[in-house]
Amino acid sequence: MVQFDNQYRQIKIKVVYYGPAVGGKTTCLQHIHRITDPERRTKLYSLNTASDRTLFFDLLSLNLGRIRGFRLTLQLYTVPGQVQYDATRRTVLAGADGVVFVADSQLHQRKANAESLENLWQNMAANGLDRQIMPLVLQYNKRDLEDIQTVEEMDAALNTEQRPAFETVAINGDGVLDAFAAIAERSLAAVADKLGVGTNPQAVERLQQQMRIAIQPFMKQGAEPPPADDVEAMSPAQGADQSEVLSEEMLVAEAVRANVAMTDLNIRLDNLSRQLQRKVRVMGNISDFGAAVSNERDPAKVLRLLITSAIRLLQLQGASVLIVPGSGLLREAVVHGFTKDPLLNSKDETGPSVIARLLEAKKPELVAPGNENDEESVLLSVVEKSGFASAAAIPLVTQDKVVGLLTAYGDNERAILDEDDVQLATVLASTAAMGYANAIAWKQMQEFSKGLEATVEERTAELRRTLAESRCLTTDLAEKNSLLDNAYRELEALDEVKNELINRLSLDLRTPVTSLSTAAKILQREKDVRGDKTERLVTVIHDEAEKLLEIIQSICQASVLGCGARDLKRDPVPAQDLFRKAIAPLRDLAKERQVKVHVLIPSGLESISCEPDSSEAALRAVIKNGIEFNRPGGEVKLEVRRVMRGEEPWLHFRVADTGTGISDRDLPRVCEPFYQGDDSEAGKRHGIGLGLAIAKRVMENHGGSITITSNPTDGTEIVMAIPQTED
Ligand SMILES: Nc1nc2c(ncn2[C@@H]2O[C@H](COP(=O)(O)OP(=O)(O)OP(=O)(O)O)[C@@H](O)[C@H]2O)c(=O)[nH]1
Ligand SMILES: [Mg+2]
Repeated sequence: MVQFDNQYRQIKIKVVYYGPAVGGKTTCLQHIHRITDPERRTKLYSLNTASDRTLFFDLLSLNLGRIRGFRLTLQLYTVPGQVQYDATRRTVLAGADGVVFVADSQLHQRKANAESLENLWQNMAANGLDRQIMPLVLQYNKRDLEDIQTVEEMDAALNTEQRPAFETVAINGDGVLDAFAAIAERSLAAVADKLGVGTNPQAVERLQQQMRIAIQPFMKQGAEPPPADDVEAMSPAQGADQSEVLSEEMLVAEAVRANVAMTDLNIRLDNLSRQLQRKVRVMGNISDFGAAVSNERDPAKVLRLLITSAIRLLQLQGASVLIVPGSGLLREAVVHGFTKDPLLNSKDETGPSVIARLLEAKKPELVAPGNENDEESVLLSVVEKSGFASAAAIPLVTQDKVVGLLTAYGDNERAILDEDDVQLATVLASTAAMGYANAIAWKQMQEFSKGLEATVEERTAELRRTLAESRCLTTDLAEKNSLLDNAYRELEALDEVKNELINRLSLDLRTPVTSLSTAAKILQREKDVRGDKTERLVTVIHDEAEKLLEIIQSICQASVLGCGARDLKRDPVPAQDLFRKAIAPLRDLAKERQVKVHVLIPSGLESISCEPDSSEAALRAVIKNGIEFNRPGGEVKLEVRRVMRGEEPWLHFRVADTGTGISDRDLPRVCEPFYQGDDSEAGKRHGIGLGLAIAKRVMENHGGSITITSNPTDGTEIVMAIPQTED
């Protein structure tokens, strides 16, 4: 009878392999055990005699997954076939949910088969089991041997109720699994009845599908034989109290019960240790996953880690992570096992509404065969269309906010998802949700700091520009200030020149004007002046007028001192013209002083780049000095030379005289305006002392210079130099 174990939430279905001694019952269980998925079954427990005959029973327990939150376990027992162990058989048969009768096909076993079947009916009755409704299938075993009965003969002898019968060869497994599948399905249907879902054909079908899924791995052929320690050989219970007055039958029954209980405990222990091992493995994986997720800075990688871990730990066939971006709609971030998640793939309105409900609920949802909430599940219709056997949807929740959804799909081959899987997936999902939110926050922080850096850089560049501009302005201002200073100094100097000029003029003009005035008065008063006196007076008038003219010319030249380099306008001036104009007004003076003027111009010098008027005045002033401070019969030589200063062509105007020279004391000051020196012919002044000052200023305005060397024997040499490139 199906057993509910509420403490361990387990339902056990008991199937008993019954039949005559050495018929092959144990061999059948060994075959099933050998080819079963080790993950889904326990060891095969056998209690044998020395000759390998079953003494008590064999027991193999198979895990069929979960139904209504209970773990469904199928327990396969064999009874000992030997006649003397009838009490054991009766005890083992108690509570059976299904029976496989293993008959020996050999002719000489006919009687033993019939007796064993009869014994079965009796023991069922003794255990209160209804023969009419008990699921039962027959195996006609040892079909590989000679001298066997025909199927018809065996049917006639053993199967009058026309139960399903299978020809089997237990030693190589032929037909064993067919018989097993048949009894498993029938037992399960009976259990479904007892669970109260028997009237719901859909639920029964789902239970049977679950059963088929569970036994599918058993159909695998050619599996390796189990390791030696996987088959537990147990000794019969020891130490029974011989002094108690118990019948042999009671003793055996007690021993069997004790062994059944022990075996049951062993099985439970085995299951628990396996679950524990799995949980330890899973915990290890979860902790690795947590460490990986918390170290990850890329949100997309966190989601990929979630998917790969879920697939590995839950052995999924399909999975995806759907994320909730700002819009509130879900979109796929990572998929595995399909191109589009069945939830999003749904063409009708089911998909979106399912998603909305799942997100709103903020709790996991599971659809799996046998799940008691199947009928109400929002996922049900999606799973039915997708072709997967089970599905789970787990919202990714962090700080009470849903950031996405993990969907997990299992197929019949491997993974039927159960509550344990959902629990595990929930741990993964919440760890990932936290990691995902952290990674996004980190990314946003990085972008923010990048933006900040860019703004700081921009502002710094702006500041630098402003600073550079203000530096330029300061430099500009300083330059302008110094220009202003220079201009001011020049103005002051000019002012001095002007004052000096006025002083000189008031002195210099007084004498000729007084002489002119006196001569004119005499001529006016003394009308009959003698001819020679008239002549003297006219000479006085002429000489003084000449002096006046000279003074006026000096005043005109003095204007050059007020001109700066900025006012200079260079032009190409024909060389011959320049010298001719400079010298022409000096011819009379040279003649008067008996001084010869020579001009030497190098061949090919066509024109000179200079400002013509001021250059002419400068040349004239220097040549005039050479004439005026010369000896009678002396000469003045003007020589022009081209000179290269580096890459730059210059012109040197060299004016050499044979005059009295300039004293060492006067030499440094002769270019100062109005400086006339301490001449040996004291009192004898030549002009107003502006000539060399003007020449120097003109050269400087051209970017050039003036150099004076002198000694009393050789006379004076003045070199004026100007560059010839355009400024
Ligand atoms: N040739 C042949 N031998 C078989 C077959 N099935 C079982 N045997 C052999 O028959 C012998 C008895 O098999 P068991 O499985 O121990 O029989 P049992 O029904 O468990 O016997 P008890 O435990 O004594 O009731 C063993 O030597 C098996 O190898 C079969 O189909 N063909
Ligand atoms: Mg046996």
